[in-house]
Amino acid sequence: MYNHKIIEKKWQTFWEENKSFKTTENNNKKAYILDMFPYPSGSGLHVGHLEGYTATDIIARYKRLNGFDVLHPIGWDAFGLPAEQYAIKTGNHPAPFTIKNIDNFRRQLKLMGFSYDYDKEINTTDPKFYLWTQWIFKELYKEGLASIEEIDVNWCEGLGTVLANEEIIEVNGKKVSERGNFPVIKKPMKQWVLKITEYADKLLEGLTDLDWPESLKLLQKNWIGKSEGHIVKWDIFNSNYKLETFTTRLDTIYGASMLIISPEHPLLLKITTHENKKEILDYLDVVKTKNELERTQLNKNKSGIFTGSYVIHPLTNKKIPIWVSDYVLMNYGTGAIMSVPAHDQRDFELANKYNLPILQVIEGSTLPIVEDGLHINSEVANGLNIEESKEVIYNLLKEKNIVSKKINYKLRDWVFSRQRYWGEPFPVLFDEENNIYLVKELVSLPDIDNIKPSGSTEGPLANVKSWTNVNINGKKYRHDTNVMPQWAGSSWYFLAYILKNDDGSYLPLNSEEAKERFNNWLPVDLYIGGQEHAVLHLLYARFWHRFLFDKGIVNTKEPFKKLINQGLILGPDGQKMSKSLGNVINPDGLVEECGADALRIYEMFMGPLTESKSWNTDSLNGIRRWLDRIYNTVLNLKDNIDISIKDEKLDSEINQLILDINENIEKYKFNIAISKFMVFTNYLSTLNKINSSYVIKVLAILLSPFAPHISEEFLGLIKEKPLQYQTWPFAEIDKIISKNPQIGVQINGKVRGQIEILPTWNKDDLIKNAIELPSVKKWLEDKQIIKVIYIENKILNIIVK
Ligand code: ANZ
Repeated sequence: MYNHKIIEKKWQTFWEENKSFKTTENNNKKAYILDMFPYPSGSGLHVGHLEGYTATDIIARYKRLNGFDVLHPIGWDAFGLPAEQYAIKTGNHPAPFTIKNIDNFRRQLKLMGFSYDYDKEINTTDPKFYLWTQWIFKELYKEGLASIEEIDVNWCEGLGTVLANEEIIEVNGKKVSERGNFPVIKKPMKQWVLKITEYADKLLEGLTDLDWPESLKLLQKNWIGKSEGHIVKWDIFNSNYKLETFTTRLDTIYGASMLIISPEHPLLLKITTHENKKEILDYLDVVKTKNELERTQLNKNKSGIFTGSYVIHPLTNKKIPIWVSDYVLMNYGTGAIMSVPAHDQRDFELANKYNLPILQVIEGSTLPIVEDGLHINSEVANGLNIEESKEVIYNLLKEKNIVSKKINYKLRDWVFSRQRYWGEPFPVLFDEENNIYLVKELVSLPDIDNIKPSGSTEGPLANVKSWTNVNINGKKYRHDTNVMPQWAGSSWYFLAYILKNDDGSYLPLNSEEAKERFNNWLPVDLYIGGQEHAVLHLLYARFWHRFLFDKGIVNTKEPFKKLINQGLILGPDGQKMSKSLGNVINPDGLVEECGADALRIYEMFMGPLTESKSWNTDSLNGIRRWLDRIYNTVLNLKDNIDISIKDEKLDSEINQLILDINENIEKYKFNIAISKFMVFTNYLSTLNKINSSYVIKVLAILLSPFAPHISEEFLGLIKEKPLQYQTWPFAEIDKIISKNPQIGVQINGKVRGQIEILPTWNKDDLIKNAIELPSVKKWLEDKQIIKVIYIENKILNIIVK
């Protein structure tokens, strides 16, 4: 058994003293290998973090050995709610507590032997860092992409803050905060808003060329939710009001049997006739208690009320009733629709419930018909399909000047204010008339001890009057008492690593030197993290990056070229690890017991990187025993080197191993790579002698991305230099003894034997030898061969009667 405690400590110290993972800029090829940086929580790293971090470490080490300049950094997404809540609860400032957690995380990462360049470490709460977060915000403001708006926000009383849509989940149909499950309601408030919607098209287009999982791209695409349709303006009968509807199915206009407006529509009460008023007001009271999900997907029993008013159909001149129904949302399209029950499921349900007319305009038998087909009952559009009908109807309505093309997005602007203390302050001042002034310098958080909620809809900073109120030349100004959301720092942190200098300073983001470094390092070549960030971090970061590209700051449109979502590591019980289930595995104890190398290999051997898999400590112990066996084999063979022997099989196996490991690392199939090592080391352990230490050296280098400590040790044992002076081995293909293909021999489709095809054989030789195989021969006795089917190098099927 090798002593992992001594060996691992020894090499970790060596790497640290020799700055073995320092980012280099010497070569003409680079690899920027990035992990999603962690929030440094009080409970430290968990085994799920280690999965992605081991995977990136394998690639980073592999690339270094292959002569790449590698940037492989780590940092801390250290603003955020847990630290703030802890501070409020204990009266302690979040900063020292955060530093303590970071120290613990760093200690754990070092224990794992990850090859980060710690000189590149960043921390979003460091004023040197958030100076630039504030700078980007100011640039967005200058371009009109940040503004203060009175908007309906998601107000969470339990957390005392506003939340973004992405921070809210549905539990039993109710909206609650993702953190803490506190109820969330809609409330109008003045908030900073970032106009990500202006980037909707760019964000959509940018997806095309990314090497990301298709499922993830689809999530982003649906989240952006682009739909192309038309706005039609309808005259309200006996009134000067006009009602605009948004439709993606202009072709079905002859089938419109009602118009439906949203309960929040400003025209609703204006067009509601006296006799319908009471009923509609009651309806509005009921609607207020429902959330969006209850009004849409969960709405199985559609409800609606006639307003008493009508519009005139522009093409048929018929009177069409206007209804109100809660499945029409105010914040999408125009907040009003034309209802076509024959061709829309929701409209169909409503019409059925109230016995409203259903006018079919596309051929077919079972309503509603939502597929394409030939139009009927549609005058000019009869006989046409959807696209053609849209075109002719559009032209007709265009003549009347009542139609326009309209692109809609599901994406909403990004509510960017949080009523918290522990976040980036806004770099602005308001005067007494609420005019906004950008502050040139850093606006840092005031150092206060007793962080407590303000008791109003403002954040804790409202308590710190000495900070909020500013007097400049006798004029009074106020700071914003809101801070930025945690997503701010993570929207550009991958650029900050590039800017970080050895002395802890940052190159100015907008400097020429910065541009040069970006040219060298962007885009990120590999980004690994969890799928939970599909529409949050990954969309925000793409938005800021694209904005910085448009400003000429960065040289690539997209930040992350290749992205992999690691699968979830489940508890031993197959459930998601969580404190409440008591199934969380703590890596510290495992490293202590089995060593980091065993843990790294086990994490990769559990299964394919992208799949979920359950923890099993027995298998980890098995991996440890395997490493012990390799160690013993190496110890034994290094003293049994005999240059006089020639071992062509070993030469062949080691060169084949190089090929296999290359291929599987390149394809991120780390579990397969490990199984190749297992087969090889099993074979190696059967040998008593080898003819040179080259085999040990190659094995050590190949294994080093997976198990770096023991690999360094192997190199040391054969007096080779440490890994940082080594290069990845080349496979000598001509030394690989090609293995003859083996195929199955079938009689009437049933496999009866196996045969190795010698290179000198032709088809007849093969058949002749196959029928002589004892296991085959006995099936041929008294039988007549009527046909032989041979699929080259795959199967031989002999048909007999
Ligand atoms: C008539 C029609 C006929 C429609 C038909 C569909 C099928 P996406 O693709 O999601 O953009 N709609 C428009 N605004 C709405 C709102 N504020 N609340 C609820 N529904 C709304 O969907 C666009 C379609 O959703 C629109 O096209 C409209 O119904 C409805 F056979 O208009 B359609």
